Amino acid sequence: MSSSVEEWVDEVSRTTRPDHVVWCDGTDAENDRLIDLMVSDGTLLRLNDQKLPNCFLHRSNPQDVARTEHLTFICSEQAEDAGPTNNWMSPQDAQERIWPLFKNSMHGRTMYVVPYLMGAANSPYTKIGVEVTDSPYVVANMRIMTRMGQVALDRLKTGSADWVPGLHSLGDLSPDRRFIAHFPETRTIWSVGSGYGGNALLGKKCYALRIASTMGRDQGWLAEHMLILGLESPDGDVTYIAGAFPSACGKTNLAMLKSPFESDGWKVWTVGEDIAWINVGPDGRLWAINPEAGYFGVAPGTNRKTNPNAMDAVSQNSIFTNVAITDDRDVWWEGMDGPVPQRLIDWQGNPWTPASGTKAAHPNSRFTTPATQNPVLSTHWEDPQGVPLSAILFGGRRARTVPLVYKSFDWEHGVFLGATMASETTAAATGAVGVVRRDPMAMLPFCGYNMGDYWAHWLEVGKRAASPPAIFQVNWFRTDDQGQYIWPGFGENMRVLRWVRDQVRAGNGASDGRETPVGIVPTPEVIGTRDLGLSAADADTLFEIDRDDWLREAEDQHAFLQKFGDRLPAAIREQHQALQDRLSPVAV
Ligand code: GTP
Ligand code: SPV
Ligand code: MN
Repeated sequence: MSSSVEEWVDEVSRTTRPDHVVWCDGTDAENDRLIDLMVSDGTLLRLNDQKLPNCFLHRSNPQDVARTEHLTFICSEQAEDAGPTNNWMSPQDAQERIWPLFKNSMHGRTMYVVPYLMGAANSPYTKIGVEVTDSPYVVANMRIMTRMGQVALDRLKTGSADWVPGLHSLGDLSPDRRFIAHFPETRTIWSVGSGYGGNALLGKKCYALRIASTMGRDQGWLAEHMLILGLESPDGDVTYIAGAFPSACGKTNLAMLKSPFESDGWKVWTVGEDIAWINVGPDGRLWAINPEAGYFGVAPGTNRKTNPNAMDAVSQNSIFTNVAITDDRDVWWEGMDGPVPQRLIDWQGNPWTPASGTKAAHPNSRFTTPATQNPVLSTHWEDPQGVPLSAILFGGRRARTVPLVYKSFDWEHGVFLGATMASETTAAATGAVGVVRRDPMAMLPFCGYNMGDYWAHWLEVGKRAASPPAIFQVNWFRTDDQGQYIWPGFGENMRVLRWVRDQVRAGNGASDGRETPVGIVPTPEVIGTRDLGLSAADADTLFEIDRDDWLREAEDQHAFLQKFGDRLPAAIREQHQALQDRLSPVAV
């Protein structure tokens, strides 16, 4: 192995002072030992072995249940390189404020050295990381989420200097002493004070998005918060579609969609459900790989009807975090099939009944499950070059304003849609839920550099690609006057995917669309709202472009874009002006 990894591990141990250091090989035997250890000290609870073989429950600290964006920092030398949408701390300040929290932080604990790959072992786009952590729960999750252990050690042994160190310690789990810090210039990650998800599984948001986005900027590719799916048509062809939706806005569900039209030959295959690394191929198309090996999915709302593929996937070899359990140690969460059980143990380990008036499972409770257990896993999910994208969807939660789907006019307009998209906040991050905020490309919490430069990079990548994907905006979450979702969503989203395919196959001048000031909107007929039993009024709402709503939207977009000053690409400013012109009543 590269000696520099050993040097780094030595250096880190001199500060963190663990009792033991364990280099992880990723074998079953090692995992079994870790699981036994965690079961015996109460970190994990073994679930019903008949119903959920080799599955475990973990209850995290109640103060540590989601990503903490206000404690997440980009530590570039210059504040402008982090940009107006990131929290910034200078590397010097990080050294003074954060590094001391690692002093003796692993005293009395074991330090695990977790070498891992982001990407399949045989892909030219695969990257190496090494996470050092004092949490065996993190090790067990990293083993599912990445290609971990010997396979990565082997790659390091070939002398690859290009690996990203990630230092993680649980610290005392207090949010007062919690930091998730990224050093884009030295490609290093420090995380202390949290054991949860994206704060602690450093291969995921920290590396594969924040650090990788800066690598992509420097090397000419894109690291995106996107699902990747293959849409099979009755003709047997497969159209690859990526989708950037903010956290808890439907990526996993769309990627694992169970088609209501399967008997007609329409089917979805999953390539990835959270992250895509995208390169310009020699053929001028954009090619995407999924750098992950597992799914860290939202549990609430998942059931046999909404996502049967996920229910099958999590039925074995999975870790559940902060869900409720039944008397016989089966899992339960809000939105599960069947009647609500009369008695449960809630996510904090307390007795619960329907009269408790609280959620039994935490709204951000999750499952960790290997991709290989997904019954609709694409046979191309590990293709070394990735899959060629024909379309990119930007989506979010919008109760009003944004129609079910519309198509951008071209790449620049599509990048503008991504740059100005907004969504209501969810439980995936701490803080208020349901507040509309601008979340460009669903990367607001994940872009490792100035978002203005990031848009410029997107525009540049599109210029280099002779056949870039068509870009669409989607919104499954429009509500009626009673606040109910109008669109049934889940499997029925297939209707939108079919239209998207029609649009990209037909090329320019595709039919079945209506040109509006914001983009090309399908007719209710082609989506089939009547077959779904939607009223004409609801169908109108789903596809309506309300001029007043959109003028307000454009105003809010303007205020947001202003923040970027001279880092705002001219093309984005021009696209915004063009939208305002199209929305303005024609002067006579
Ligand atoms: P992260 O893993 O946090 O990035 O979230 P995600 O984008 O993968 O979202 P996910 O698919 O897990 O869905 C989040 C929540 O939205 C779950 O409770 C789902 O049941 C719900 N959801 C997903 N798709 C739809 C949909 O089409 N309609 C409605 N109404 N809800 C949906
Ligand atoms: C997200 O918040 O987008 C997630 C969960 O996928 S976490 O891994 O915690 O970031
Ligand atoms: Mn997800």
